[in-house]
Amino acid sequence: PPNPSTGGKGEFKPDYDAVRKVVEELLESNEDYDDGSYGPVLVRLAWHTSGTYDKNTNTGGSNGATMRFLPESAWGANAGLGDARDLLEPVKQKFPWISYSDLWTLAGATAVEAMGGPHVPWRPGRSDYALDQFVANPDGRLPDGDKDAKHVRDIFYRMGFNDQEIVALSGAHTLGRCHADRSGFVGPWTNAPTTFSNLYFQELTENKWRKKKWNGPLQYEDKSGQLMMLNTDMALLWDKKFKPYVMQYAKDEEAFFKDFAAAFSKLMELGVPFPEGSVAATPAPQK
Ligand code: DDH
Repeated sequence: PPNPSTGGKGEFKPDYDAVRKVVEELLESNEDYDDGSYGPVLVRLAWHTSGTYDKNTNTGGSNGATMRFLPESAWGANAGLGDARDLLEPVKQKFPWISYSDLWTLAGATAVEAMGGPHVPWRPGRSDYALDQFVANPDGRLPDGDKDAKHVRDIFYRMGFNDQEIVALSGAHTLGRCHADRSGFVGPWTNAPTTFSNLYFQELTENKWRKKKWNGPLQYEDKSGQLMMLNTDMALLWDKKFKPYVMQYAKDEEAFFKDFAAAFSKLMELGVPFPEGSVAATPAPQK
């Protein structure tokens, strides 16, 4: 088959903008799903397929699309992401030349931009492992919401991120919500969960947060009881090295967009063996 990263030898030239278009059309194709958009869960798929990376062993990451297989597909942290993978299956059938690993990450980048966020630099080059081609990642590489700043640093330093990048990436929680039947936590972080903005940082810094009194896992709620924060979200505000970035992004959406685009792009490239000479930034697609 033609190599999707080079376009192959003959006429075949993979049209990634065509893939983006089909993904965009899917985002609001089911008004009954959550808040009317699959965007947030597609961003989460791109994050969880990439966030298994370990820089010390150079294992994990988006290359391979190993979440197609057990045990990774059944990790507690990945509950609900089967919906996102199923949603993209017809896209894979329509464009069989794209790898799952390229498709899942491209869908995440596309969703961020389509929901009003920055253009996220993305390039192709990931390939899918066959089941007997890799050693399964150990569970526990993705973060737990009820833990503290040390846990957050342990997880993200292992991938190679610094404090500023950690805070920028965490701003993705401006999107989507927690589902009782997936993570056990409940509710959205903002009142505009299908719009990419810096609202998460504004809520974190300007709203008042208290422990939710219930039988579920530790989480925080605002006065209305409608909005939520995880302990790991609160930890960004409580930690004196994280906090300056939280304050900055709450005030300066442009800085957040710029830093998020760079960090999210980096996240999706961790551990991917791109061919030499391949460049990170693809131009924004023509509108
Ligand atoms: Fe997250 N996230 N996330 N998250 N995340 C959840 C939902 C979403 C943590 C825990 C949870 C990132 C970082 C962290 C998104 C993107 C990103 C849920 C709820 C939990 C729990 C799942 C459910 O019940 O459906 C923790 C802990 C961390 C951490 O950093 C310590 C990052 C870095 C991103 C990213 O994209 C860069 C998105 C989007 C959602 C909403 C999903 C949805 O279906 O809606």
